[in-house]
Amino acid sequence: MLILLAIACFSAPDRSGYLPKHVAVTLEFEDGQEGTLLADLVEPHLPPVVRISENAWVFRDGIPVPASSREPLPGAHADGPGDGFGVELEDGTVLLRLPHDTIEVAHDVEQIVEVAMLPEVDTQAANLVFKSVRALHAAALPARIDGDLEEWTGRSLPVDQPAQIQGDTEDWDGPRDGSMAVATRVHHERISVAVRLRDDQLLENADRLEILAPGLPTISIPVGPAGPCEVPPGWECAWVDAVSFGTGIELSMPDTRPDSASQQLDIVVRFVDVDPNESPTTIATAPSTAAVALFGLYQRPGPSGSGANSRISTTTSP
Ligand SMILES: [Ca+2]
Ligand SMILES: [Ca+2]
Ligand SMILES: [Ca+2]
Repeated sequence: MLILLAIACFSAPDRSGYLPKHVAVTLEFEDGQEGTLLADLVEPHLPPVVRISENAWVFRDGIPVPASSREPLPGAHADGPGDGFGVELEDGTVLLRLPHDTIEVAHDVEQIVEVAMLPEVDTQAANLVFKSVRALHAAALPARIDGDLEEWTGRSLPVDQPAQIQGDTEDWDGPRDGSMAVATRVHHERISVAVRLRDDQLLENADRLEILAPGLPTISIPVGPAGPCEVPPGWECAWVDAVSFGTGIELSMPDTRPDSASQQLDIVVRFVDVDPNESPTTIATAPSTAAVALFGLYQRPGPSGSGANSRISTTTSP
């Protein structure tokens, strides 16, 4: 056993030195659209952070610019400088090959148009263009839509990073200004969603929560102190009152997905934060339901910090 272990160690050397710091992969999807995927591999021992852009972008000195005048590079199936890294297309799925792991990063892809390995990326500029896409993974558990979050004991998805701001990030001052944690459950053909909202200035009939689901119009629910919870027929909704972090909501809706056995939900939860004298800021689990369908199977652990392990039912945390 010891010998085997020793062999394993020697045959799997740390090849992280071969990894590029950032990789931009421009893809053409089966529907003809293009998009660019940006993978940050800055911390080789952690799973990469993968974000996407609408349309194709290239980088000039680390700054993304629209790829309108781009000339496609030949041979887009790139291998890294060593044998520990590569980008591959297999049956419409793009695989990111890392020294110790292979990760699916995109689906329904017709071809890889370009792969660029980048020594540096301007984080602020990249945040404006490349957005985090997170699929909501549903626990197979019931929920009571009663305004009490006590049953939501599983992990929630933190939505509190600049790459989750849709559009202009200028007026966003951080998680206290506008952020959320989202958890989902699927049980007896109902989808339940619990959201903890943080907002420094909750404005009645201005701040709003939006739910986007495939085949449905966007559901917009005004966020207010114990205001009415108006949802479409067949939905249920309850506000959580008397909490210290902002507000919370429980929702449930019919599970109309054709493949409802799937634990992935292509729905998007968005919080539109309206504050006095500022432009509205939208923070979302993903840019669109289409983006979730194309990229959502890729899951990384939450952003660093306690948020990754936040539990939605912690109603008393500051
Ligand atoms: Ca409940
Ligand atoms: Ca705010
Ligand atoms: Ca607000």
